[in-house]
Amino acid sequence: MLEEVEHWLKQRSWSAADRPLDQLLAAKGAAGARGTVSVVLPALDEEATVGAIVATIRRELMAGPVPLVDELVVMDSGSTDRTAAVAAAAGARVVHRDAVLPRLPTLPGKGEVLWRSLLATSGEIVCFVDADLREFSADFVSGIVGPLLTDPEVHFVKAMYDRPLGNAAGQGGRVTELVARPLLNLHWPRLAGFVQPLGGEYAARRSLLERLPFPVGYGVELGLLVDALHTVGLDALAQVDVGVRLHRHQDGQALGRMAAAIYRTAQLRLARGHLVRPVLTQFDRGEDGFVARTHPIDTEERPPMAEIPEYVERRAA
Ligand SMILES: Nc1nc2c(ncn2[C@@H]2O[C@H](COP(=O)(O)OP(=O)(O)O)[C@@H](O)[C@H]2O)c(=O)[nH]1
Ligand SMILES: [Mg+2]
Repeated sequence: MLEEVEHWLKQRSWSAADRPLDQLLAAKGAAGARGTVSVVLPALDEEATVGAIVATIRRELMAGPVPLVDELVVMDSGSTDRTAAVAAAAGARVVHRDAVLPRLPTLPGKGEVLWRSLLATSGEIVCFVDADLREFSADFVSGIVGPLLTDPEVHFVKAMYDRPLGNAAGQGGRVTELVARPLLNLHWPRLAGFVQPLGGEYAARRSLLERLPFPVGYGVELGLLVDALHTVGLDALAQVDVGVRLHRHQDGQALGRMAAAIYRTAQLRLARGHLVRPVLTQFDRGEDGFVARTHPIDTEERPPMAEIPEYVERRAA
């Protein structure tokens, strides 16, 4: 692991218990408008789980003695079940994706509704929480919002947790282990310290989120993480341990589609540095000033000669 990452892990990797709620409330009070918090739950047909998550956040972090959260919005991604009714009954404001920015027809996907949620909320800190979590704890929200309230130099915080698959500990997060972690380690090794880079629970300052592009589908978590690194730097990113996360598991083919979207998101970001057809423009002084000439840059490489059969044959002779 990079030395820089080891240092980051010591400085920017916390546990929810590190910041008690009374400390967070005091920090929020001192921060004024900078400490306003919007929680957003993207939801597509989550009637079974969304109600309990909304109720927990309302009870623990809004209505009671710890009013850490100012606004709780469920972004309805076109649900055909009772998601909207259940969420509203539990105390969320429900915003249908088509109601935000109606001049732009909605595209399908989770990233699309996270993007639109920036227009439907007003907190200076925005906290995303998946709507399919079970046995949800309010620590998920207070844990990741905490560093944004107490540490002005932190701009983006991801939750980390155990992800059991059935009874098997640590087997959840298959797309993380097979696709996202290898991609990050190979291409953005400074992000290798994130335990759950694809997790759906993260909080960030609006001032950062509004400057980032949002992949419309499942690429959104990788895209935001990579772009946040390049926008605010590693020291402005953090992660907080919030315990255990349980959610609905998808079948292998659905995971394959998710993996492809994530790979594609990485590919687009790599292409910013690896132009598909790189050229070099040079200038010569002509009769009417400088004249530009553009040349393709040679990018092809030949494999090592030892891999060429003719060469191997000739050496053997
Ligand atoms: N698949 C999908 N999920 C969406 C969409 N909009 C919101 N979501 C929500 O995004 C969250 C994460 O989706 P999920 O399928 O659980 O992804 P996973 O946790 O990575 O397997 C859930 O709360 C979904 O309800 C959408 O258009 N498609
Ligand atoms: Mg899920």
